[in-house]
Amino acid sequence: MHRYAKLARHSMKKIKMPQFHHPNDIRSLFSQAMSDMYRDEVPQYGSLITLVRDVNAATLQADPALRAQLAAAGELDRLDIERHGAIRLGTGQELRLIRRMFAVMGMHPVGYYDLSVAGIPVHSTAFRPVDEHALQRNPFRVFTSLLRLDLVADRALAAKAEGILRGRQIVTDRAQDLIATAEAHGGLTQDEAQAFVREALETFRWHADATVDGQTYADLVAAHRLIADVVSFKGPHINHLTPRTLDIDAVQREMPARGIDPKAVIEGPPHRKAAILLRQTSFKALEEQVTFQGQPGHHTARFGEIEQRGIALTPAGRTLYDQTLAKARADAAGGGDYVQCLTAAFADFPDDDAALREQDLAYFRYRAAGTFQGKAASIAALIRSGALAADPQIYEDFLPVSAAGIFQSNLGADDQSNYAANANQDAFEDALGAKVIDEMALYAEIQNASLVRALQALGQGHLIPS
Ligand code: OOG
Ligand code: NI
Repeated sequence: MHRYAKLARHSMKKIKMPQFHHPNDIRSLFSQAMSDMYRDEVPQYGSLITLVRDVNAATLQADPALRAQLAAAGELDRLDIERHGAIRLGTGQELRLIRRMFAVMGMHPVGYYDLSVAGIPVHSTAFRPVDEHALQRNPFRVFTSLLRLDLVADRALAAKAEGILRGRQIVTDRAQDLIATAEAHGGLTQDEAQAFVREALETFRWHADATVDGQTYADLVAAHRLIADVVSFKGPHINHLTPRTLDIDAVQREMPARGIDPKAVIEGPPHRKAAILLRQTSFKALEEQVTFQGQPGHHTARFGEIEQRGIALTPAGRTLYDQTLAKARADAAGGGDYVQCLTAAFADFPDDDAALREQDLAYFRYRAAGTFQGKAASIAALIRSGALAADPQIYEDFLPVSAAGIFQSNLGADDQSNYAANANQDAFEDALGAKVIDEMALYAEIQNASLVRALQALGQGHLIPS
């Protein structure tokens, strides 16, 4: 009887549990489909991918130690698939729907970025995988901005824009059905996942036929080029996809030779031995032919970007970074050469992994890399002995000052309207229908869990921090 019940339960489980396509696999399918679509739409993106592959291969060949370290840390496999994209949404309803769409792919809203400080009428989050395994499988993330019409001084124009946005549908009916299916069933089957990716792609496709007439477009541009980009089209076209390089200085140098015209400076920290956070550069948006209700015109929306990622900083490290960057920018604004000011300001920022770890400025991931006889006196001693390895945790997020620089370089420098700093995370989360996840908590969790695991594996449980 007992055995029978067990068997019955077992087979019932088998019948009732459909074979779900893992969210990590759906995300991989989706990021590959996006990459293929963008390469078709923006051929220069293909040139950029080739350049980044060449530079990464050369960097790894020239630095076997780096290759070994990346391989041991599980970072090598994801290097060539890694990329991020960006979209700009018009309404809170759109943001909520996009949150549900990304959730199907295991991407959740992490962090809140207020761009109003930089004169850009949006606030943003990054949809990304959150757990260690998912990040290693495929870290694809999308920087997602929500337009803030509340910051637009011309209230009549804001009302008109709101009316235009109310009339559009950015997610197909079929995609909406599949999102609801995933929510109700707890996942999608392989066939459903494939249909979902195909339908989801439609949301991010470029549409050359604007939904507004030329005069409305001109009025929107006059308010802010970004407002025109969001309001004038059928949907939130993907505006860039960004591959990850191991040597952004080399890519920046090489771009002109490959027919790509980069922005003047690399955003973020300067070149260092121990890479921190995120360095980014981009090339200018393309001028595209569009039609305004039948009338030919043009619009600049899409661009290319490259990023180099380094170690994630703790709150203390981040405060030091923000202060150091602010000093560099102030010095440059006072007439100094930007790169020189940046390098000088960062001279005091600890520049090796050991110092970053000992001063608790950065996040690591621990693993057992050998054995240790007896009881070690400290974690530092275990690391010194080689039994415990501390790999840098790669920064998976974005930087608001850098993002502002990227926005500005592709919107055109003449668009620097100034809004008062006006963060409103509550309004953003209301629209989102969820709280954004605190990125620092995610890094800390990975660090703590990996340390406990490694210490247990080494038989050094007495060193587990309480
Ligand atoms: C987003 C710009 C910010 C980044 O990598 O910081 C960004 C946009 O232009 O929509 O992509
Ligand atoms: Ni970007």
